[in-house]
Amino acid sequence: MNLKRSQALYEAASRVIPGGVDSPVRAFRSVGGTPLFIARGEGSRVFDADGHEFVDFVGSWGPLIFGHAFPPVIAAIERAARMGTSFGASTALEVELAELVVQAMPSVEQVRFVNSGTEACMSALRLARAFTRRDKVIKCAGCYHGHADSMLVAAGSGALTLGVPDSPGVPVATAADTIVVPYNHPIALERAFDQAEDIAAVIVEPVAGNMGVVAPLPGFLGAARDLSARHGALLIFDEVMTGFRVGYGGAQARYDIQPDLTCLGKIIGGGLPVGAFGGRADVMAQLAPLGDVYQAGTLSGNPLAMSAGIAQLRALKDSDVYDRLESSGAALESGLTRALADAGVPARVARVGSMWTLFFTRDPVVDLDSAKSADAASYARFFHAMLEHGIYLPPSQFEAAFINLAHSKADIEQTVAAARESLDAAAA
Ligand code: KE4
Repeated sequence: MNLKRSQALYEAASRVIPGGVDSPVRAFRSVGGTPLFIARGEGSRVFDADGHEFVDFVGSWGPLIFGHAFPPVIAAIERAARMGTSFGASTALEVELAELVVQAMPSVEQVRFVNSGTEACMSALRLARAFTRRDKVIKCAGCYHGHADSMLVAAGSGALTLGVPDSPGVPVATAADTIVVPYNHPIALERAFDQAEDIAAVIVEPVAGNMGVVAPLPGFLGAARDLSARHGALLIFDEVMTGFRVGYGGAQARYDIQPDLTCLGKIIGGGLPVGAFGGRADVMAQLAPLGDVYQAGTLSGNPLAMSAGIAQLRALKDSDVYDRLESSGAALESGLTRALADAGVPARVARVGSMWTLFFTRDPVVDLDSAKSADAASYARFFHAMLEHGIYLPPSQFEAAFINLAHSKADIEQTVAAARESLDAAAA
């Protein structure tokens, strides 16, 4: 495939932006080759700088549940922009979006907007520490909650459950307050609580999307709920990816678990920079200016992002969109599964609603260790073969792919047909 323009842009970008990208996954390091520079998106498609057209399953990593340039979102942004882009003061728009979020998720009695999922998770953790007057937090290996220091932590070795920095620049002392347990392992979670008294919170992706898609095993989320309550810790659901994705009420409605705090992002901003955290009113009341927990943001509640989020949530509310996403997801999953069986390729589709991953492993993927057993080299070959067939998948085995409402039946059929052509390349 001729990627001359993307290559030239990548070279130019690399001179002025570290690694040529503003977020590492975009550099295609995990799959190799020249990262695509995208010129525009329309519905289920993206068009790269060299004019190639792709059926897009990255979807900006989740925000674009209606596909690219969804007319109601574009109109809302245009309308808001004509009245000014930001005021550093409150507007009616943030009230409207907050009311939509609070109505959609009963556990969210109050919500505050920020500008990214990282900010949402970072703020929720500070709030939980302040509310419980404790310092330690528990996260799961393989879950990603943004790049705040306390979340860039790997599991400690052996019996030591205290975390170790997962990135240079994260202080050892900070990492020591984060305990890392395997996802989907309630016993490990219970042991962590038994070993450390001062747990402020457990933060978890109720459906993991950042090691590839990994569904919660029956009982796991319930155990996190019960253990947190029993030990006086807060349960934080990081629904940045799952919020309004796996259902209008998010994963907390799908699995009927009430967290104390919820983090949101992506879909509630319609593709503009956004994040939010919310939950119990007694906990949220600790936030300045009501309480003493400081958190702030120049562009928090920005009218453009609020308008885009309102347009998407209004279009999602009270409609059959989640049935449509489920049937597209089921069709894609069964088509790919049949193609894998026919090709005799040891791989499997993991899916929850419209978020999915094709893992190159025969074994069920339930946590980071089993996710890592997938053959990333096979995935990389498959990725490039699919690109040649006009299908743009996430450029990493360990990411979620997203079906959106602009994906047509023909798109799904084209994707399955492309997979049939691409699987031998994967197996090579
Ligand atoms: P942001 O700071 O990127 O807006 O959100 C961080 C975040 C928090 N929680 C969850 C569950 C998330 O999935 C994310 C961000 N997701 C990744 C996709 N794996 C963003 C893509 C990227 O880092 O470029």
